[in-house]
Amino acid sequence: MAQTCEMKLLGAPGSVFVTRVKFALKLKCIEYEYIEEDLRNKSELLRTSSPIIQQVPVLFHANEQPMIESLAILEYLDEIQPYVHPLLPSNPSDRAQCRNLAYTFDTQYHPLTKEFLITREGERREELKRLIIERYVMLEEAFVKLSKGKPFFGGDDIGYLDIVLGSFLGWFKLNGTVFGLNMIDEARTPKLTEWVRRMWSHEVTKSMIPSHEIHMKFLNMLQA
Ligand SMILES: N[C@@H](CCC(=O)N[C@@H](CS)C(=O)NCC(=O)O)C(=O)O
Repeated sequence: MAQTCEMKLLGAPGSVFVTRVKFALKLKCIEYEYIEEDLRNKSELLRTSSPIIQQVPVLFHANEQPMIESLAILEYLDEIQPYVHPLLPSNPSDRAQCRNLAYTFDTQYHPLTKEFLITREGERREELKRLIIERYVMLEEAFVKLSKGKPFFGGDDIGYLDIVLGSFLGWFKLNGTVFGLNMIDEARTPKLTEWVRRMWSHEVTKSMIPSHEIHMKFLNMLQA
């Protein structure tokens, strides 16, 4: 059942971290107001609610302190709305594995891809391409272990890790079509390839992933 919450999300178009939060809010049927931030001209609201890092997403919930960091926000949403589409597994060890992979992805995968997108130095790009492809092969192994033969990281339906990684679906596509970087590929990562297909065909994903144009605009901003 849909629940009306006093919730506001400060975000920017094309941000994977904002997409994660939108994804979770949608799955959990939580209503919210979306406030768009201009990252090239940061608002007073962003500067005061996230004074140190000044990044989106920021989640405001009633009289609570503003919340930052997409992974922490996902956990918060899971805790305040535990019975609607639970995201993290109930088993503590499985939960720890999920948190570990999410953290590893954000710190060991995402920075490489981001560097690949902005660096113009040919040799470094080739090296990054090789490293990224290697890491996605490891991600394939992680998927096999964590999904335990089920269609999603989260089991039979989209869970926490599906959101964390699925927020990059648009970028996976763009990296392949624009830069020839196919980190997920039928031959090297067959299970992840199937996962990507399943994710795209999920009704919520279609409305969540920003368009190619929005990603391109974001990329231009990043490169500038
Ligand atoms: N670790 C943060 C990363 C957030 C992040 O990098 N946000 C970017 C947009 S994708 C941002 O606000 N960048 C503006 C800046 O760094 O000045 C999270 O998971 O929420």
